[in-house]
Amino acid sequence: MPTVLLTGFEPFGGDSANPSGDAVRIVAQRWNGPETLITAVLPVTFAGATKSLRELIDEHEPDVVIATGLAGDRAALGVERIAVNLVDARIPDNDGAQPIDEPSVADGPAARFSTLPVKAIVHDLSAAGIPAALSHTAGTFVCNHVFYTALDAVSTRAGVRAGFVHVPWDAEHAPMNASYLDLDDIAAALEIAVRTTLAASHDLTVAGGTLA
Ligand code: PCA
Repeated sequence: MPTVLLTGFEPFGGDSANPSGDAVRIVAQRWNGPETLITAVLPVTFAGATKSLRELIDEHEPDVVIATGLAGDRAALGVERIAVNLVDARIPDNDGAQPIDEPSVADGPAARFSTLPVKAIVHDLSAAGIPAALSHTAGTFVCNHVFYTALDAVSTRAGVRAGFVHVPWDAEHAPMNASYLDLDDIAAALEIAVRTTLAASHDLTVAGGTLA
């Protein structure tokens, strides 16, 4: 039976909550198998998040790794396609570290692509009535760093798929004027991302590009 590693993040940047970590905890409670689901809430630190992620992958040898984080400026789930090998922190992380213009992984390729069925996930989320879109940038902060690191870590493990999903704010914690979804719907969306990945060996061939 496959093993799935699903991660979210702790709050950062002075926020009191992070819906990615909260939703991952809900998915863990609801999960009824038969696959094994390992969940973790990662610190929002460049050093700690990737250390923890690599340790989790080494320990559990998952077949699928889905990392998630908050993108507070988005109204929809963002299924990320591309991790860039670039760290450029706009704000300090939770350790106070603010690396600028450094690679995520020294000597790694400039970018790595998600190996999740990203279009199938967007399709299935939309079919469930959850706003979702492909995204072509995961930014240059801790989320992109974890996304790139996940792909780097599984690149030597045959058949292991990995990717990243950004979530919007949840209704309870959204700042004024921010878009949001109910936390339950965010959790349902993450479970769909896991289920779709487990069910789909290939992605859909449908247009998903953007002009900008
Ligand atoms: N979002 C941040 C880091 C942690 C999180 O939940 C990001 O998008 O980089």
